[in-house]
Amino acid sequence: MVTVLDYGAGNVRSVVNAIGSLGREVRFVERPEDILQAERLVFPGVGAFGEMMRVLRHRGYVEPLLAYLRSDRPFLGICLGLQALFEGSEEAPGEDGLGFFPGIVRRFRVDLAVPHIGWNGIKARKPSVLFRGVEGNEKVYFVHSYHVEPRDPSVVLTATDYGVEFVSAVEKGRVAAVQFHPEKSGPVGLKILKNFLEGTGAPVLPRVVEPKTQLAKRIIACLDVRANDRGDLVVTKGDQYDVREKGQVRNLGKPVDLARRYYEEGADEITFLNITGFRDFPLKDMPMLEVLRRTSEKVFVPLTIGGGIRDYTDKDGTRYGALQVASEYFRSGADKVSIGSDAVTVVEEVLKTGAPTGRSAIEEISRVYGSQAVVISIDPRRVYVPSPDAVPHRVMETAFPGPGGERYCWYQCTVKGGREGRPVDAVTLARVCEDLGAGEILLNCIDRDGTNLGFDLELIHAVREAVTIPVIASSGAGCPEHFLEVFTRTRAEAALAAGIFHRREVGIGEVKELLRGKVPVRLPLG
Ligand code: 1PR
Repeated sequence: MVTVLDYGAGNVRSVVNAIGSLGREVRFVERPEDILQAERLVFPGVGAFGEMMRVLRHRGYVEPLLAYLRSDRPFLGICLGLQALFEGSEEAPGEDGLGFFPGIVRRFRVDLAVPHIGWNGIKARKPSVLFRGVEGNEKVYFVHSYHVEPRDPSVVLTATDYGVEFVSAVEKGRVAAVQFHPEKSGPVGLKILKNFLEGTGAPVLPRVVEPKTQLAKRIIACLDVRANDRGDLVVTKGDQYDVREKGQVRNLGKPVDLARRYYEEGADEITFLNITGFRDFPLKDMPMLEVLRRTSEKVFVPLTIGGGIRDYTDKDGTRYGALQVASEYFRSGADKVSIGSDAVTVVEEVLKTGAPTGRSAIEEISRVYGSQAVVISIDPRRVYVPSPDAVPHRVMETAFPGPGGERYCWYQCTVKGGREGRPVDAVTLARVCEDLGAGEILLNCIDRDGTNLGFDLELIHAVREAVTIPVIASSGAGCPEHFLEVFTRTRAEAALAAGIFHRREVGIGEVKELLRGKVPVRLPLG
């Protein structure tokens, strides 16, 4: 029996599912006594440090947790569950941590995108039971803006490089804690988790200890989901967002089955976009929640869900907040939510009034769940103009002139799945959303979507250079070389594709094989 401390934020379902997949039963901490009675305790934290400590204090968990840790019983902290063990965090000055390990938690000060999101390596610093069967050159999944800085070097279990070398796991006796997410790190993550659950055997050092680790460029499979004309939920795919062929919604497979296939093929992340979410209310018949629940039972890489994340008033006048919708998604197995149309509305408002309200979906969700949980999905369309000052938007010179020979263009944001253009450009939208608290940009391009012509490098370059958060390049991938092109000619952190994967024209393994040795990628090790 494994006890999981769920203090109510973020996605604990993945941890529970991962433990379940290893044949163990889980019970949750419901009262402070449950902590003291646990045989094996897992503390998966996501969200913000200050909020977490307030909840732990409010529920009376701090003293029992410290008593459990001091008695040297099996403990595994994950992400914020690692940071909680330290004395405090720059994220919440004045808020005490548990202080089990001397040291504090610092924000990344690096010339790279923050949060540090994605698959990076771990360099073992001492032997551990957790490393049994681990080669040492695998990559595991990280998502965080802060890292621990222990004062006692003997507790350091692993280190990772991201602009600086930071401590990515600690261990003292039977208390271990990791910054990465084993439950989201595919087969190697499950191995580490299994080692913790079994807790037996002699500590070992992995065979390989790399001199320096590298964050991999991520390959993401995207599933556009909607009900077809018969009412079945299907994965569909548009050509420049038109998903109908001969009047029928294209049907490329079942969401859960396809997600499973992509996980096995080595996708670094899976994104579901509920493409009619702008008109359906996601909490009404909840088909996407079920898709997430079932996917997260078998798929142990990060899951993002988008579509319909906004405030909503039903026909009886009951108001639902975007935060509530997002919370349901997180509870069902999502790691991140992606906001499309609502982000455009919010940015238009901010540009008009000059000040954020503090109550937008982006602000509320990132405050509660952390910025890493908020992705902004942008659906821009290229608009040609004759001169740089023809419109009051961010205009750029293009190497691909328009039909009338225009040498300039801007990228107009759209809402409702590309149906309506709005007076805001993609670069400005990305920048304002970053200021509001978004943690990542999913950058589509209607002109390229489904064309197999390659990513729109001009758009991706412009947006990536305008923000400090990671950018996922999307739309237009037609062959493995297009991925190499986007990673070598822009600073995009990830690239997403749909059509070529669904139609089996190109496999995820094939893409990674081409990238191997040229850009860092996660190869299917372990
Ligand atoms: O506006 O918050 O409800 O979110 C709706 C979401 O649904 C947005 O993220 C929007 O991008 C998406 N969406 C809406 N309509 C469509 C459509 O296709 N008719 N799909 C749509 C967007 C674009 C990509 C696609 C890539 C790669 N799909 O995600 O997967 O372009 O395709 P490719 O590799 O085949 O070229 P809200």
